[in-house]
Amino acid sequence: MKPTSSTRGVLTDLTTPHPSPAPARPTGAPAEAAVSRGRRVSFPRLTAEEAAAMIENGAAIAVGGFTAAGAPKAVPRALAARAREEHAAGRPFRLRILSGASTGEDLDEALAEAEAVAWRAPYQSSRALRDQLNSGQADFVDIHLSHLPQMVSEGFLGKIDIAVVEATEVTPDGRVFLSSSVGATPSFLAAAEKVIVEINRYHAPRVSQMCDIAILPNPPYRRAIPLYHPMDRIGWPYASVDPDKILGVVENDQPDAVPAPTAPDDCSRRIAEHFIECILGEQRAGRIPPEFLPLQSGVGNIANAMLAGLGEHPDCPPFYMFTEVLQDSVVGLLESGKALGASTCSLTVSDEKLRRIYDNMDFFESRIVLRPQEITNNPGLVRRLGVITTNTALEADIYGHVNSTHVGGTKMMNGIGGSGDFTRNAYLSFFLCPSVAKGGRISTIVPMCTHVDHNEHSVQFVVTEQGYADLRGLSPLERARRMIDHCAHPAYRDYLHGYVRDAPMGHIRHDLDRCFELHRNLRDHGKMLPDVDLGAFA
Ligand code: 0RQ
Repeated sequence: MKPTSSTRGVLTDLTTPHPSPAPARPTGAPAEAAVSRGRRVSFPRLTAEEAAAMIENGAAIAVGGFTAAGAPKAVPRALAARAREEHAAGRPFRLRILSGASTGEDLDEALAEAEAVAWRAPYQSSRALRDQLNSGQADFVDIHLSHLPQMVSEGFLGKIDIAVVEATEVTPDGRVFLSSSVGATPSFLAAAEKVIVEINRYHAPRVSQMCDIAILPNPPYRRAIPLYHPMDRIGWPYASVDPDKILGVVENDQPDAVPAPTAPDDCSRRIAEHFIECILGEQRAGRIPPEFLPLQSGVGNIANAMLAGLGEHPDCPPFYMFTEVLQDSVVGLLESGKALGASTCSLTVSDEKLRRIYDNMDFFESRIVLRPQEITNNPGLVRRLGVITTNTALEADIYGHVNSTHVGGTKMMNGIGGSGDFTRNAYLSFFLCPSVAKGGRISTIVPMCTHVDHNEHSVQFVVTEQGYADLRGLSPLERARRMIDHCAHPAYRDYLHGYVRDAPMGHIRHDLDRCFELHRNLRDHGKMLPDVDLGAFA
């Protein structure tokens, strides 16, 4: 369905748009002109250091962006430098930090290295920060990304002292035109007591033409979201903020610096082939309609290989994406017409691909919609649109439970991110991963997951380079057999079959003395099966 004035009109009842009418979309005017356009209010120009000096030890800050895309860069770097100076002078300096999702190197990595993170939510993917979360040095709260904006506006996570957001333009009456992502920024701007805006000239001002921003009111005032097609537009091209809250504007021109994906390895390619075989089989069987259904994909090597493979497959019809991150591979799919359009929260693409989008805005503007994460990941919309979801697992157990977050049940990797928002509500839910990790020392198919993010009721398919297991309609014992025969590496199959055979009878067969034997072996012997021949995995 195409957006109509009536669907847009309905949403004005549901959102808290800026009180004055929507302005014409920016036409490419440079950020400086936009900022200095202010006659009634002119925001103080600050250096990053001046901005960082306004943030006190112990403050709760919310940073805009979603992944490295559109995350602030200059102020977090200056904050990291400030933290080092304070620590050198013997003074404490640690912050509570909220974001939309993961961030760029300038943020989590730099602040963690400066030991400036006391508390962090809802997601991260930084090596330095991960170590601190796992050593108890910093606290972390792992949250479904669709839940975050509502939790912020309900006050569940405490007050936000300062929001630091990246934009291409902020108007004197408080319209904030965001850059390469939307994330939770509109909610942070609404909730924070004070705001610092980084105006980033690297981004094309026209990027906000892709934005479709609506904030959902809290219950009991929430209504149905009038979005019936991935490309429907229901909101506004800008976020709103009370201009009196703006402490100042920091100018910057740093790119997002999202790393370019590496070429898919053989294992990722085989996983992608099995996924494509499965999904085209579903379509041939009439369980996916001829016009196909929207796809969500996670990030990383496997997701890229899967999307590239779909794009090249002659039998796969053109499709839409309803996803939270748009990766490099989707740019080519849009250009070739294989992807008809994408609804996303962020342009998590390399600088080269971002330039390609910015240099061809006439083409991309109608093919990409950037939305808040409350809407891209909205469980009701995922269910309504019939989204086919593909995410990556650390381990899956033989009954179909999936661990996406905790290595060995204890060490946080990144967080659940949006994987739960999509999986639980999918039309078809897929988890993809190699059958072994660390050169075969670890089987990713195990008797019992050491931590469960997605349970047997939500997980429909597991795909490894060995094949795919369709778990729909199967009893626990049937699921176990299918997972072992179709997904586990052959070197681990006998062990897994033996585990099921010898476990005491029950609806789900488990031997409570042995269900973590593989994990204990890994801890004690450095591999899950002490006598497994690692040469077989070379
Ligand atoms: O180790 O980094 O030392 O090489 O874990 O594994 O295979 O490279 O996979 O990078 O795609 O990450 C689940 C973490 C997978 C990710 C997870 C080791 C392995 C390697 C990474 P090294 P891979 P990926 C969209 C949706 C949750 C959030 C989500 C994730 C490292 O996909 O964070 O889905 N998902 N969001 O060797 C011990 C095992 C292991 C293991 C792999 N069983 N035990 N180590 N590894 N399996 C994005 C957003 O929400 C924003």
